[in-house]
Amino acid sequence: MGVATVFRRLFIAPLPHCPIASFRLIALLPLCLFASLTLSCANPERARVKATTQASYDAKTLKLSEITYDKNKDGRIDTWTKMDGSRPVSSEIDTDEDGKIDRWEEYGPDGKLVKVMWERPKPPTAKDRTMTGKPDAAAFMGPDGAVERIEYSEVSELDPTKTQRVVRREFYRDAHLVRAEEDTLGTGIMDRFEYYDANERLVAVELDETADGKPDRRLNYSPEGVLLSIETGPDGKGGYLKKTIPGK
Ligand SMILES: [Ca+2]
Ligand SMILES: [Ca+2]
Repeated sequence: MGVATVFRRLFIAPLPHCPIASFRLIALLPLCLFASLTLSCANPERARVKATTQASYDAKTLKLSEITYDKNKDGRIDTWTKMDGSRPVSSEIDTDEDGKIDRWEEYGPDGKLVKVMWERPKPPTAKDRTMTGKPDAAAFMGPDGAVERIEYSEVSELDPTKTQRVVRREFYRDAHLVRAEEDTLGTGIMDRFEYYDANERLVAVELDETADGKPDRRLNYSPEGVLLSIETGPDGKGGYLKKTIPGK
């Protein structure tokens, strides 16, 4: 169940008809509370949703400003969604429930997911595997909701300002990786450009060896990964003047 559905069910959908509605208010409240507790006991799923869905309201506008959610349904709140009334704006999510937010989501004006950011787990070889609580990867969705682009960020050891920058950018079409660019040297300039076929097999790599952001060499591969040819001497129009075939 999505956040919007939970919201609708809890705050917009009419409450179930209370059979004791004709009682005076003073009698009504404890009886409804009793009925609610009985329902909760009888329906653990309803009780879980109720316990983990907490709403906050803006003190001035009285509009819904935040709602919590138990995304993995284990009975503990793991998602905090900023709301503008009934419209979700952004979410912070603790996917592994270790007390640190590790996924961030942003929604467009129509409430659709437009951006997801997350913190990548540190590789086993990393000196420090502590999670920082800051995102270092971001996926951007196109109008159809599918991922269009993913960006990975790092702090380069060469950078004295220790600024986190995008080091790899992947481009997707119809949810398939079509090309990527990468800053392999940590200079802040993309120096490796990868091209993929319809089955996401790497078929060409262009390398910028003069650190001007423009490729100088192109390696062409078969879908099986065999080097077919090397092109050099960029012609300034995206092509190359010289082609070498290995072994010939
Ligand atoms: Ca949970
Ligand atoms: Ca976490």
